[in-house]
Amino acid sequence: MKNIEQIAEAVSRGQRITPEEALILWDAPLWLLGRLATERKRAKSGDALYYNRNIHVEPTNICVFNCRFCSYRRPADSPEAWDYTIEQMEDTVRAYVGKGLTELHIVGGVHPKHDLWFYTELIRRLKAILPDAAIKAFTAVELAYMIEKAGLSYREGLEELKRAGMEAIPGGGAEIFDEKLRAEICPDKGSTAVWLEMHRTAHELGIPTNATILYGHRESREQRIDHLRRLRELQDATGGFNAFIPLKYRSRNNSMQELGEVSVVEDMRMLAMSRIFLDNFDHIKAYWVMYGKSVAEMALSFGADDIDGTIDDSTKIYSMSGAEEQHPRLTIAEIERMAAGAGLRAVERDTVYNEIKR
Ligand code: V47
Ligand code: SF4
Repeated sequence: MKNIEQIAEAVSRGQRITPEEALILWDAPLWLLGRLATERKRAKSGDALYYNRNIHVEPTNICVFNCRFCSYRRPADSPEAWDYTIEQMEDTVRAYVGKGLTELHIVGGVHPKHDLWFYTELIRRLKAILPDAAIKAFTAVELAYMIEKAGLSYREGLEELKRAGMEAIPGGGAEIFDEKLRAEICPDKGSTAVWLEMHRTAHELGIPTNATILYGHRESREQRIDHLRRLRELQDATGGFNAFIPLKYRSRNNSMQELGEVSVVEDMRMLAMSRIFLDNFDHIKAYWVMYGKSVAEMALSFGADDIDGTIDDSTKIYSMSGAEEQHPRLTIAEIERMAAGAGLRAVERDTVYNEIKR
């Protein structure tokens, strides 16, 4: 079995590491992980720090599931529940005409009544208002529910959504792939097999997707590495993933809050190990809304090459779970400052990472 130095040397040479080696490397000094992850990041994307001009549309926080880590879901009769009509979402999006948005990220609760046809209609109508913005929509869990409700196969359902204008799929709903732990923290939600199958099918149809992990709750390092291994295998088979996004469990206002949160040092280890292990993913995203701006800045020295987008106070998932940014909004000047601080160059991108020059 190799030791930390030998594994680090293999990583520096650009070699792939095994899950067993990842477990050993996880304990390396933080400076070494930062160096190795930065080498890998530079080999993938040079000095670029990617961002986009985006907003989130969150149709509802009513949900048929009840994940234990969720701070966002509300029962339908709660005064804090929302369930927007398509007209209301059109009004929200209309306010952004002429503002240069390149992406609408649409994700919400799994509403018991909204079916595939509600969402294809929503996509068509939002796309008509902002034809230049790509629609990146629905976690695999939402997709499985709406497609099954329509009595279609995943392939048929995804084809309908693609025809309506869905161009990419975000990475949410992956949580933790370990079946036993998943059953404990989100018992009734779509399974690991469903998540992987939905993304595989999307890739076969030419729809790019992202991937996530929810970490920092009750999972072990072995379970994190096993999650990364399953993603690396799927990426080897399809090549359809754009970015991997480690999502830190935020503990406020949910039924696992007694767990608290992991340290920022552990966040940096998670990012660096993701960058090192997922050698076939082009991008690692430090989602600044979830980390807060300062931690996202630090992430740029631990392998992240993307911080997501300008957001403009359009998402509630993380403010409701205790993240620092209660009204998340990032300006281009702030992004440029963050990039410069890490010796990087801020690069505006579209949803599939083409550089946008204005
Ligand atoms: O799947 C829910 C997570 C995800 C909590 O693909 C929580 O570009 C932490 O996937 N603490 C949705 N996380 C968000 C998501 C996402 C976000 C930004 C960009 C992209 C992308 C994807 O949020 C859920 C779940 O894993 N989540 N509650 C919580 N308390
Ligand atoms: Fe529903 Fe998503 Fe919250 Fe789970 S995380 S309860 S699927 S809104």
